[in-house]
Amino acid sequence: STPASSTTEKKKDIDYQQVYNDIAEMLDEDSDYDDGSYGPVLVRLAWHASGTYDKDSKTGGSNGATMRFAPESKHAANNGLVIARDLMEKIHAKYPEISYGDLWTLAGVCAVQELGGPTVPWRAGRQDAFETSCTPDGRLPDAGKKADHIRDVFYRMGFNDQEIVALVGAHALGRCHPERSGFEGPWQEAPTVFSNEYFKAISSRNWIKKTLQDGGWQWVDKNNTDVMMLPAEIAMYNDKEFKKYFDLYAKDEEKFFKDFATVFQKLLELGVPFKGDEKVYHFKRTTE
Ligand code: CCH
Repeated sequence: STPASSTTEKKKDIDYQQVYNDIAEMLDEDSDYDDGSYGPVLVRLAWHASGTYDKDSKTGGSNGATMRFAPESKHAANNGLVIARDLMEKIHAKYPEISYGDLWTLAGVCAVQELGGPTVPWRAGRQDAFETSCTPDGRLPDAGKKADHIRDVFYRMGFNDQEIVALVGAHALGRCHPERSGFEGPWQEAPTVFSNEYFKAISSRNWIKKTLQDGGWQWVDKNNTDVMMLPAEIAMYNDKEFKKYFDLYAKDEEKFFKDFATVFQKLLELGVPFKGDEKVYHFKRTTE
């Protein structure tokens, strides 16, 4: 017998389109959860797993899926993401060969597409790591801070101003939860549809300050105080360099979709050690 044979054995082929379909089926299985979709919280999981990347030290990113472990799972920025991680355990039980990094990023792509967003090219290749690879706290953006802070955080990942604004357009989806972030409400009235409504809202509405229960504050729409903007977002909108891209995407949804697809793939692939010959998947929507 050759002891080497077991280690050189090819990993079982995973049908990633089937994984996509299984996640898609899960998205609206609980109509009482938030606005009726798990999509937004899955997009946030994919983003927080990836957005820890530091281009200089080449640490963090989606590769190791280190948010499975404390201390990263307990970082305040990741509050509430246990819901998304638990959902993904059900999928992982069916496909034990898939790495968590691949699974979480695929789920983010699935949620964007199923909720009406663009096709986001996706590749497999992430490898699970251990808790020793957990990133230090503070790598994700702080919603209470100003445009300079947002720039610092995203420049550290390797993004430019236009890419940052395109990425933040994901706030078309989902909402803030007081018990997770201290903020409250969706960014506009259709939080389960991927669209450029976020950009339309920020650029056209009358935003007024609202004091929150815990002593913090956020912006709310004067005409519908249920919808909100984070302090950091209005600060970004008031930054000349950022503003031109907010206004561009408010006017041109097609351009937003195209740019978002490119930059979301880039985000999900930060720090992933691809060999270069990976198959690029363009997943079919369940409605196609
Ligand atoms: Fe975000 N985001 N995000 N965000 N985010 C929150 C929720 C979502 C910031 C702050 C917050 C991105 C960038 C930023 C989503 C996707 C992306 C919340 C509320 C805060 C606060 C959390 C809660 O209470 O549940 C800040 C600050 C930035 C950048 O400066 C980027 C980039 C993406 C994806 C590409 C999504 C989706 C949600 C909704 C989650 C849900 O559960 O509904």
